[in-house]
Amino acid sequence: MLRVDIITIFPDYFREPFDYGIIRRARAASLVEIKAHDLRSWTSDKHKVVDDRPFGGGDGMVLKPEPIFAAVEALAEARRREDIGPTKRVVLLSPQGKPLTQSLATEFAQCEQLVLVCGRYEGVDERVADVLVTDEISIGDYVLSGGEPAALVVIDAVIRLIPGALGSETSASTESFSDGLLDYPHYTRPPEFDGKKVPEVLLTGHHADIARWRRQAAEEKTKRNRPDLLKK
Ligand code: 9D3
Repeated sequence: MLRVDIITIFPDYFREPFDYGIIRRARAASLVEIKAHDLRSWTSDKHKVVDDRPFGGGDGMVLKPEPIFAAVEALAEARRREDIGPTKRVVLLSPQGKPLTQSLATEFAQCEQLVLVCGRYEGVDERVADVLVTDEISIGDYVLSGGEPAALVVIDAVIRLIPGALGSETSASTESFSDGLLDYPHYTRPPEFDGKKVPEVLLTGHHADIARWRRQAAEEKTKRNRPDLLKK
């Protein structure tokens, strides 16, 4: 059973999104347990302050280290496991992180515990990344307002890789990215819609021809939308 603990200043952000589809099923089957924790509950001052001004000056605020250290320590302690070693990962979601990849998601899916720390404001005190964090991760080159949506993305990508989380209709290994190409185009009924016809070969039942067409279409789509994938 994978345990996912999210450390955030917006725990309510995570109230609904795990109640749908594959994640809901995985939770119902006890393949994963997900809990969002309020970073402010690990402050010790009256006003529950989690941020402070940056040393050296500059705009914005920085998340203080103490509440985050206290949170990660408390979550490890709560599991009553001194050291679950490489099967526990502490992930900081940050624009300065390494890109999330399918292979990293596969590693996370084999963990017993994932602790996701959501950055906010201008960033997180670097001692968190230096001492506490095993993986500093970004989900792409665009600017979010915090780590919370990135945590959702990581959780979604990871949970569907847990054995038993996907239905029998799909297997994670036969999907897009496993052979370095985008998926081929899909069609269903009707065979003609708004004057646009489904490619004839898909209606023939000639499986070898269909396989060839799909391969070709996947290559063309990859060339057009993701030429960077072909160069690898
Ligand atoms: C001007 C410098 N910016 C850093 C590139 C400031 C800044 C932007 C966005 C500081 C924090 C954030 C909040 N973003 C995240 O916490 C974040 C993120 C993202 O913005 N893009 C892609 N992946 C991620 S993971 C966490």
